[in-house]
Amino acid sequence: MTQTTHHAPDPTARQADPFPVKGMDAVVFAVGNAKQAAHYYSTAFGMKLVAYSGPENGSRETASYVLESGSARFVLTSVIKQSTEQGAFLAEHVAAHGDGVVDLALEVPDARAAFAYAVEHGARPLAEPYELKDEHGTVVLAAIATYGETRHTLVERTGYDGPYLPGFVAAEPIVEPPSPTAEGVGGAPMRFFQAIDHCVGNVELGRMNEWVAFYNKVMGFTNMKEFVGDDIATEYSALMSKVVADGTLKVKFPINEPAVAKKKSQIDEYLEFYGGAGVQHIALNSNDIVHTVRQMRAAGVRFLDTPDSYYDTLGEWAGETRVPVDTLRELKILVDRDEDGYLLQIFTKPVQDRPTVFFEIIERHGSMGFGKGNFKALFEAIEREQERRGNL
Ligand code: TYF
Ligand code: FE
Repeated sequence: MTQTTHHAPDPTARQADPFPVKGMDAVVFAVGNAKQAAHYYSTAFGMKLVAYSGPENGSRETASYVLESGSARFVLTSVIKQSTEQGAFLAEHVAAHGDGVVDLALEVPDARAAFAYAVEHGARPLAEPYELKDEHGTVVLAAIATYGETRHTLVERTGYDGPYLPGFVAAEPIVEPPSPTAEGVGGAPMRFFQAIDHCVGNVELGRMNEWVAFYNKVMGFTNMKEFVGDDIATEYSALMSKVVADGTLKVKFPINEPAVAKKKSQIDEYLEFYGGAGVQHIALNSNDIVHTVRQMRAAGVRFLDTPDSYYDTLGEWAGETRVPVDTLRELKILVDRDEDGYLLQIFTKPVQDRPTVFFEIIERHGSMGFGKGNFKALFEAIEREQERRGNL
């Protein structure tokens, strides 16, 4: 990924970063059936099961499966038999929101310092710093609240060499990715994605700026230049959006709110079915989006459709890309270009029965944007889906 000057923060500001982050630690999902969800993310998303915690190793209340793909880590948790407040919270989360994201965990160099800074700057504390220890070392954790019932756990894992956290055991893969067509280094199956690019939150009408200010104050995150304002909102998107990021751009959080437009906002649909604010989509970096989308489609993942007319005019503005237009058309991959380069992206349909959480696959070539040029095509595709669901 190329970092370019006009998005890059002032290097002097970076030295004084009041809230340094190393990157995303994990996206933690609370789900109804973590065993089956782990199978889905293994087979359909090509992730590798690396760690497990459940009754077999002393966790009688919850079962958690940890899956990885490159530096991206998902944790899938289900309640088995509720006995503590934590179990009650997770059970209620699933009852209220369906399968969804409970935690966008951040890896930090110093969890105590990060927690103290965040709380001093207005964050609501959810867990005071605490230590987990086992033979692999010590991990320090703390947690603060963000939008809806979502939290940010702050994870300091320097020196710890276990499979995820103390309390977890290394797990044999449930299943390797289905017959990969390309091989990675050393003949290992090539993963479908290598990192988490950004994590998007949907918040209530009129609250986007409040949450942007929250990340500015609490984490010292700064605004990226890409935003969707009134103009685009009323024209076709029915949402407003701003992006905050840490000083190194490793963690990027776009925040959406519904906008009053001609049609019912997709953000309103989300808020209604999720039961409030929450994580809308997770974008995953692929270094070969064609391979990724072919594999995921073959495994049964469904993506938003893009009309042929999009590809008929693509050559006029997109210029040369790594992937021929015919392949983009076949797989319904979108292209966006800005002054820094281009990106290729595609969006899955919601991955549960509720029209809530979905994923994006993104292959960046210089561009640090989010696909603004595709908003029209994308939002029209989302509206076609909303209409099929009877929610437009
Ligand atoms: O993260 C983003 O901003 C882009 C664009 O419902 C986007 O992926 C924004 C809203 C949305 C889908 C995609
Ligand atoms: Fe996105």
